[in-house]
Amino acid sequence: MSKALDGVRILDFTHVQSGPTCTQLLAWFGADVIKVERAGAGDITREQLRDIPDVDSLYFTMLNHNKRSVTIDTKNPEGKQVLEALIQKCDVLVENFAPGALDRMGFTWERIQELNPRMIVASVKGFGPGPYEDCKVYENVAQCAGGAASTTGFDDGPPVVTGAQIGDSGTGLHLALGIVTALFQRTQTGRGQRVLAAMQDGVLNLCRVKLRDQQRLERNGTMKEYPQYPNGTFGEAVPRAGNASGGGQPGWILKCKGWETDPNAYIYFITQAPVWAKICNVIGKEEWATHPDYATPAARLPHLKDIFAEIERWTMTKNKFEAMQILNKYDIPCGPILSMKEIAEEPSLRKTGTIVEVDHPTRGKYLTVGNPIKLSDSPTEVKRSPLLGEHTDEVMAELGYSPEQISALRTAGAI
Ligand code: CAO
Repeated sequence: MSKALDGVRILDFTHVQSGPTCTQLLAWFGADVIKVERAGAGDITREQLRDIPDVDSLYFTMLNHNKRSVTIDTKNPEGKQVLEALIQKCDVLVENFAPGALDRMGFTWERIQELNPRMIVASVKGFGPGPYEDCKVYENVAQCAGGAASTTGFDDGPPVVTGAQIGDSGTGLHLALGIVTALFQRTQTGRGQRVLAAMQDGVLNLCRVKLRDQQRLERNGTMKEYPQYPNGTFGEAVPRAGNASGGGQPGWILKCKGWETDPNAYIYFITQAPVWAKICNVIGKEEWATHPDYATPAARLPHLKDIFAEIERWTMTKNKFEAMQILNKYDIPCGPILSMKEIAEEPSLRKTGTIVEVDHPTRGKYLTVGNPIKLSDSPTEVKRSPLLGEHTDEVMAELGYSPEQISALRTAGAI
C-alpha cells in the first residue's frame, strides 16, 4: 500500500529530541528520511541514558525509527561536497542545531537556494528573532520561557515543569506541520521556503488558554474556576491552578482505594453540569441536586473544595478502575491516573499500534510509542532505528558515487 509522503526525500540533520521527533513522523508517513550524523559519534543521544553498555540508547532508538543513517564530516571539504549532492537530491532539509551552526558550516539559506531552489529548509530553534535568538535551548528552558512552568503546579509551591515533552516533541510536531504545508505550497509555486518553529512559540501555542486567562484576570481581577477563588487571592499574573480543569467544567484529582501505598491510585473527576444530578446520586448526596447552594454551576463554584472532598469520600471506597466503570455508566467524565507500567501493558494500545514492540539487532526487543496519528490510507509500519552509518554506502551509491570513490572518501575522513 502506498504512503502519504511516498517520494519525499528528507535530509535529516537533526539531533537530540525536537528535530528527530519531527523527521520520525515524516518517515512514518512514508518519506525517505536520510539522517546525516557525525562519523564516529553520531547523534549524541545514541550514548545518553544508556541502559545496555555500547548499545544505542532507548532515547535514540525511540526517536529515530524508519530512518536511514549516513555519516558525513560536513566540515571536511569533500564531506561538504557529499552534503551538497544530498541537498540537490532532497526536498526538505530539517535541522535543529544551535543558532548559526548551519551558516558556519557554509550552508546558508542563499547557498542552499543556489544548490536547490525547491529545497524547504526547516529549523527548530529555542527562540524566534529577538533578545534570546542566539541562545541554546533544551526542553525545560522552553517550558519555562513559553509560559508552561509559571502556570503549572500548586499556588503555594514553585513553578513546575511537566513530564510531557511539550518543548521538544511539541515543537517537532509543529515543525512537521510547517513542512507538509510548505510542501503543499511548493506544488503551486515550485519554490522552497524556510520553516521555523521556535520552542518558546510552540510551548506558548500549547499554553494559549493561559494567555486567555491573563486577559480575563486583568479585566475582572478574578477567575471563578481557579482554586484561588474563593480560597485565596489573585496577583497580577495567571496563577498556578493545581489540578483544576481550567475549562468551564470543574475537575480535580481525587484519591481512590489504595492511595496510601500506590502513588497512582487516583482518578480525575469532572463535575460536568449536565450530569450533576447523577453525580449526587452516585455519591449519596441526592439533596445537592436541588439545594440552592449546589444545584447550579454558578452556585457550586464557591463550594468546589467541599464538593470534591465529598466526592473523594466516595472514590476512596473504590479502586480507580472500579470508579471509572461505575461513573462511565452515568456518562460522568473521569479518567484513571495511569502509570507508565499500566500504559506499557495496556492491550488496546498494543492493538492500535500506539505502543509497539520493535526488534533491534544489538539491543533486542523494546517497546516504543508508535505513530499517534492514524491515516486510513497510509498505515504506519514502525521499523527499527538505523545503526550509525548503516546506510552510508547505500545512499552514496544512490548519489552516483562508485565503490572506489566511496572508499577514497572514507580514507579521507569525509564519510
Ligand atoms: N560533521 C561535522 N560537524 C558537525 C556535524 C557533522 N556531521 N553535525 C554537527 N556538526 C557540528 C555543528 O556544525 C556544530 O559546530 P559549530 O558549533 O562549530 O558550529 C556542532 O556540531 C554542534 O552543534 P550544536 O551547537 O547544535 O550542538 P550542542 O550539543 O552544543 O547544542 C542544543 C545542542 C540542542 C542545545 C543546540 O543544538 C540547540 O540549541 N538547538 C536548537 C534548539 C533545540 O532543538 N533544542 C532541543 C534539543 S532537544 O532537547
